[in-house]
Formats: sequence, structure tokens, C-alpha cells
Amino acid sequence: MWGNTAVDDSPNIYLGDCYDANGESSVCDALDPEECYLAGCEWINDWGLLVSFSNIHGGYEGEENIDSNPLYTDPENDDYRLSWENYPTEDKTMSPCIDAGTADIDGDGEEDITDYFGTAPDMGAFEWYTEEPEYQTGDITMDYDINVLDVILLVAFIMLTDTPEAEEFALADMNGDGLLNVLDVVALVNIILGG
Ligand SMILES: [Ca+2]
Ligand SMILES: [Ca+2]
Ligand SMILES: [Ca+2]
Ligand SMILES: [Ca+2]
Repeated sequence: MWGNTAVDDSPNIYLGDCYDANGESSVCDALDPEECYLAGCEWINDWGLLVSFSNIHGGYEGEENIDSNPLYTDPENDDYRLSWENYPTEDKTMSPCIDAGTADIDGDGEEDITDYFGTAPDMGAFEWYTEEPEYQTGDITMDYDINVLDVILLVAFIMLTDTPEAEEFALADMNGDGLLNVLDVVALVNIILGG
């Protein structure tokens, strides 16, 4: 949503530019449906507005819409950023809005939004992200576990039977010398054996 205008002292949200926005990836969590036209629906239907990939209080018909507590960081103090306490574990501390939006706004199969964090854009105004390094060095398979599968992939890179992406290369280069070789295998195996 963008280009919004508050009309007089009415409790309603005016959705500007909605034909372009199509209501994608927005959060509407008004407790009272009167406070939010997205929950009220009639006005939207008059416009033929499609609402999809959105969190609508009370629910709304449309592709991938949800109706759940968005787990804002501190809404009482106007902090509407999403929260995810136990990142990267996808448990109940993860806001259901995280990665629940769509990068393909017009549905043509090509991503229109590219500067998101995680597997997809989030619903809502603020993209949730973490500054912490995502993966430990050695976790080449990027599954938050260092085990024999990482060794197998590292060996495949060294034997040139597989080609690392830049991020995989960085995770595989255990000693940080810019090369992938047996020294990195030894360092990786030592981590696994040492626990
Ligand atoms: Ca995201
Ligand atoms: Ca597209
Ligand atoms: Ca791994
Ligand atoms: Ca190395």
C-alpha cells in the first residue's frame, strides 16, 4: 500500500493507488473491522481490488491471505516491526508475516521485488532481517548443521565435480586463504570430530 490518505476524522483507511498496489503483501490487523476497509470488504469489491499475500484481521478471500497475530515487536509503543525470537528455528516465535509475501507482484512468474531478506518478502511495511551471520563457516549445505554432508560437498568442490556459489565458497574456505583444498577438509573434519 502506498499513497494513503487519512480522510477527515473517519476511522477508515483510504487506499490510494490501489490499482497498482493490488493490496499485495500488506498487513491489516485492525481490531475493529470498521477501522479498516480491507476488513470491511464492500469498498474493495466495488473497486474489484484483489487482495493476496496479506494478513487480514477476520480473514479475506484471496490467494495466500492469512489471519494471524503478526507478532509485532512492540505495537503498544508503535513499533510495528515483525519479530522472530528464535531465528532461524521456524517456531511460534516467528511472525507469520515473515517470508509470507510475494516478490512477484504482477504474477507473471518474474520477481519484481529483489531486495528482501530470506526466502520471500514479508507482509507489512518492514522487512524482518538479522545482522547476524546466517551460517557458520563449514555449513556449506546451509542447513544449520555441520556434518558429513558438508564434507561431501566440500570434496565435490575440490574434485571439481560441483561448482560453489560465492556464498558456498566462503563457507567452505575454512582457513580463509581463498582456496579450497585438503586443508579445508581437515579443518572441517576436525570440527565434526571435535563436536
Ligand atoms: Ca523476508
Ligand atoms: Ca512479476
Ligand atoms: Ca550443513
Ligand atoms: Ca582454504
